[in-house]
Amino acid sequence: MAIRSADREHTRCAPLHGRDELSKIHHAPPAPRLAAPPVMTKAPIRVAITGAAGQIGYALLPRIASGQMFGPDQPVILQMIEIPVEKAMDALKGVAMELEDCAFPLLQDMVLTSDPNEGFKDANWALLIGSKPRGPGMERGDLIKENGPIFTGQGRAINEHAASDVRIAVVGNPCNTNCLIAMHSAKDVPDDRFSAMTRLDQNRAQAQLAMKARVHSSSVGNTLIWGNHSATQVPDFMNTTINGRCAADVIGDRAWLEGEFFTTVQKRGAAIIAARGLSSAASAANGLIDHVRDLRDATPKGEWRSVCIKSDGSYGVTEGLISSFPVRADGQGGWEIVQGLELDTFLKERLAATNAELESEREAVKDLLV
Ligand code: NAX
Repeated sequence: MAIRSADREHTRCAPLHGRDELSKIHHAPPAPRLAAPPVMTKAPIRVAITGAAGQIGYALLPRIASGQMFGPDQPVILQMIEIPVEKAMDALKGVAMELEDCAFPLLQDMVLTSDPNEGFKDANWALLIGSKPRGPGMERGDLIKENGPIFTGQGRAINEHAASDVRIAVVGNPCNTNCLIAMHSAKDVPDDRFSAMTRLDQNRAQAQLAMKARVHSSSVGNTLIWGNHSATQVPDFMNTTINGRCAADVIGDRAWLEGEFFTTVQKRGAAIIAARGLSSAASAANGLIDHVRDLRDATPKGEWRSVCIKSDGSYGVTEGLISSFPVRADGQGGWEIVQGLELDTFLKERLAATNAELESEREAVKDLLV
């Protein structure tokens, strides 16, 4: 099923008839001086989004179309992928209608499809958000097995149809292992193009530290998440700074750091569900905007961002797993793991635990990692 948005009609001014209308125009007060619209000389980039009619998709798409992800002068074509179910495709049509109604200057075209081959065609970025939600009584292991095949198919479709410069960001949970599956299924796409999102967790940790220290969140620097995007994730407090000083020293409350801080960040998703009745969507979309910008733009000197990428064995993380690390981007499409950060015994133990969880997830899907 595929729907392409109709070519936009160029709206013409209605013809003027007679002197009356002309005189009205001539006597109208001078128009306020407006800033000239940006000149769009760049070729549009194609952004494929799975799960586009879902909660996160709804919060994300207008932000991409308005330039918040790729910049105010970068036209985009949105290739929105949903499941081949009437209700989902109808919802997607509704989302597309709303995007049309925003008349975004940067939005060049939309593709609505349930065919991943079409959806990923020539995509420069693939944002893999759609996945099956965890049902009642479902164990995490069941969820991993349910979702695995989705990412095998999407990885293959990306391999076959995406642009040669494609970059992939996985959000759909369990995002680290789904990313691992997609990476293994896309044999011709370099592994370093694949990433999964812990930027929302980073933002959550940053906010918690700022509130505890009674400073603005912008005073908290180099917030860092290690490991899996799950309840075993490790929010760092040794390498994060508050007004340039070690966060642990500024907070001065080790029990809070190892206890409440950890559990609040690790279980924030569940707390949002308990409060809102729905999982994080606006903050997840915001995290993904940050994630893509983190990887596209050069990271300022001395800083890093939390990104799940393939482990090269750094910090004792098992080679080949997709795990969250401190990452620096060069602004040319390349990125690297920051080396030499110190972790104390507590953080090392937590990192080992989250690594063990990632290993067990990999074990659960080993048949898909061909
Ligand atoms: P929704 O259930 O609102 O939307 C998911 C959408 O994906 C649905 O419209 C569904 O039809 C579609 N979908 C399912 N399988 C698909 C497939 N094979 N191809 C294309 N579309 C498909 O979920 P939403 O709240 O948007 O969350 C999406 C995913 O993000 C979930 O897996 C969720 O757990 C995960 N999250 C990840 C976060 C992270 O930080 N990495 C945080 C937020 C969120 O919890």
